[in-house]
Amino acid sequence: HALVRDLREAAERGTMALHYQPLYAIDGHTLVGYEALMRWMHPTRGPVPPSEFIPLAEETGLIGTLGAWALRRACRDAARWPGALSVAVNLSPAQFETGDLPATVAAALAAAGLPAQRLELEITESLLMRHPDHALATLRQLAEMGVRIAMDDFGTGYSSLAYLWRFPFDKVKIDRAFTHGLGQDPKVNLIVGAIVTLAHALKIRVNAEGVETAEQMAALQHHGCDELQGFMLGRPVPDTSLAHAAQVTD
Ligand code: G
Ligand code: G
Ligand code: MN
Ligand code: NA
Repeated sequence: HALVRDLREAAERGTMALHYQPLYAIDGHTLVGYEALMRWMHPTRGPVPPSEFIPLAEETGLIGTLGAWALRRACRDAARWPGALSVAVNLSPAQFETGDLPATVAAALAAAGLPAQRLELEITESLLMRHPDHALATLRQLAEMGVRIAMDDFGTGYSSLAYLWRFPFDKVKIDRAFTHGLGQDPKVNLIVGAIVTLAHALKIRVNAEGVETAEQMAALQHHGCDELQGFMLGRPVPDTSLAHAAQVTD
């Protein structure tokens, strides 16, 4: 339909945008990187949320073009940031099914001149559920290149523990449902504490998403998380507004 046609045009012309949400060290002050989040400003409908256009892009196969564009753009933007700030890019399971993902990633890094260690790829448990063997083989190739791998929305999917066993993730991102439950229900604090203990025993770093209050931040510091992300610390912004924030910490 019409939205698919418009999405194809946006994907081919590269008229999407990436916004960047800051990632902070556990002190809440030290900027360590940004997560890239795709934004589509439709010419007549206005902003279309990723929850609408990402599934559409996956169904129509346009995610290959869009995902490759996001990787190129994010690497190019990050190469201009001062210091060694990292950039995290979200991947859809469909990007593992079509094309050569390691080659796409390598090309994006090379074109930008960005060291692989500064790129982090965020995947979800649904990827590992759908194609465990192929996904793990591809992730190992990416890890060998030096790219970091993070498990997004951790704790909301299935069989998280088996995946932690089978693949050396660099980071898990605790889903914001847990962050929001801190201080609401003592069970949530116990679960978050247990996730941190388990992850650290496996040499995996822990990001907590969706930090909105000082109480949540204090609880996450108490539990020994490594990294914080959320509206309290910073909302996603266009790259053009980063220059100042990035220079302050450099
Ligand atoms: O930024 P926002 O909360 O609207 O993002 C909603 C969802 O869209 C998140 O789950 C995020 O992972 C996903 N998303 C945002 N940008 C991208 C992208 O570039 N690629 C993929 N595959 N998903 C994205
Ligand atoms: O699935 P993923 O973690 O990639 O989703 C990122 C999404 O989370 C983005 O759409 C972003 O706008 C949203 N987000 C980031 N910080 C917060 C927050 O503090 N609260 C809420 N409710 N959403 C957030
Ligand atoms: Mn994410
Ligand atoms: Na998430």
